Amino acid sequence: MEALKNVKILDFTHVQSGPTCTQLLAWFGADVIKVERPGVGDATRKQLVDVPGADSLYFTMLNHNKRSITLNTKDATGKEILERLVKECDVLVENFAPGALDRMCFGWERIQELNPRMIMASVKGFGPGKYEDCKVYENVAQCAGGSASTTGFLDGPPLVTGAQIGDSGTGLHLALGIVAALYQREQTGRGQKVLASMQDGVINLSRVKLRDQQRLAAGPLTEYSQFGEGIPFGDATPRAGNDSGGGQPGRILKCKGWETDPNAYTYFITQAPAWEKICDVIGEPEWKTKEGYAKPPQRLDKLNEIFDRIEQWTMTKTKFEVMDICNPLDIPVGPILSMKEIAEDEGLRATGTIVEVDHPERGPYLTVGCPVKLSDSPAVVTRSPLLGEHTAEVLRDVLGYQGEEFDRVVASGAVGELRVEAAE
Ligand code: CAO
Repeated sequence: MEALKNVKILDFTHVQSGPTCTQLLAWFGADVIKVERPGVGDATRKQLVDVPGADSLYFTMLNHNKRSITLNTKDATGKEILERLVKECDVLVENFAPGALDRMCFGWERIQELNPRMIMASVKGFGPGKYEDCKVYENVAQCAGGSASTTGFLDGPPLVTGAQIGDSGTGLHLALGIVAALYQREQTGRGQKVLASMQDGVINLSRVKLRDQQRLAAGPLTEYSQFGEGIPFGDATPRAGNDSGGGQPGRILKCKGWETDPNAYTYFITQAPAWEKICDVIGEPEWKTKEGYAKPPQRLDKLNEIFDRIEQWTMTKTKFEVMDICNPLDIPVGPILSMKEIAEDEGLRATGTIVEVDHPERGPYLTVGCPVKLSDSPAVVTRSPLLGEHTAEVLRDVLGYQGEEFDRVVASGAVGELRVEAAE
């Protein structure tokens, strides 16, 4: 049985942050009913289009396992249908700009009146305070959440990261809040509001950098490369390049083929317990006992020399050979994998992390499957819905519109054009 079987989600999400949340809930077995504007739909359907006429990968990869209905929630009949949906569903998830639900006349008070068991979950850019009315996108959140100020090299500008920690990261936080609220509802019978702000989500993921901010008061951060290089610290956590955040010196080093392959690199950590093995592997056995090299604190001002020497060795091996040699010796290393390599990785296909999905408009494409594996509730990835694909089905089967009543709501125009196959 699926973990969230019988949980109905009224999905008012769009773009990335909200859809990642409801996609996870769908993978855990919830019935996710995505509400979209008739004729328009989620803006991402038509963003970054690679196959003309078909839903984009941006949309398809964020909306698996959902049903789509089209509904104009500003129309009177649309509001009547929405009311029924609120009464019927367990969770409403939305990431509209602040105030949009109130303007639709479906604010929290109204939702509670209609369905006291309803959990109303929102992604917003910022939590309550001076920025609460702002619209926010991924990189704004990465910057306002402190991440960008600590990413990049010391002598360069702040950098955003390719991992979508603002959007997908916040969606993940929201999903956890929803599941907790569903669990609490089991005891109280009541719903509640769940809020995940993108700024809060990024700050949570940047926790170790706030740790370092406070450690600065006690002196320089000795594990940062700049300490060994004699560069003074300022009053805020600096950018740390590719230093490892855990206190063990680490760098990204070139491997065989780096001249032509932009991803022929390895991450290499000179973890203290592995030091002697590292010395043997790179051909510097005397460093095991040599004054200035034997103990971790003595090495801090020599990290550039040490990593240069390790790199001379890694450049003689491919990133996978480095992994094969170092792993059995408990020397922590990791290949820099390109997205091409990830797409082609048979192991990731076998675990369902990379999945091939078929789509009627665009044919087969690759996606990332459910990253959390439940042994009793394995996720089976099914394609994203076409716009309004399930409008008729949801009106009839979930909301009970039949016969003349069904014809009336369709004739009102509130649900847009029914797909031909569904209208019959
Ligand atoms: N029927 C009728 N109207 C609908 C509708 C429907 N089914 N679905 C949406 N609308 C309306 C909304 O009610 C809103 O109308 P008003 O402005 O008149 O109230 C309008 O469409 C626009 O919705 P929106 O404000 O959410 O969209 P936007 O393009 O203006 O802003 C975004 C997009 C993402 C900046 C904003 O939604 C936001 O800040 N969300 C919260 C933070 C977030 O999730 N950001 C990450 C997005 S991923 O990078």
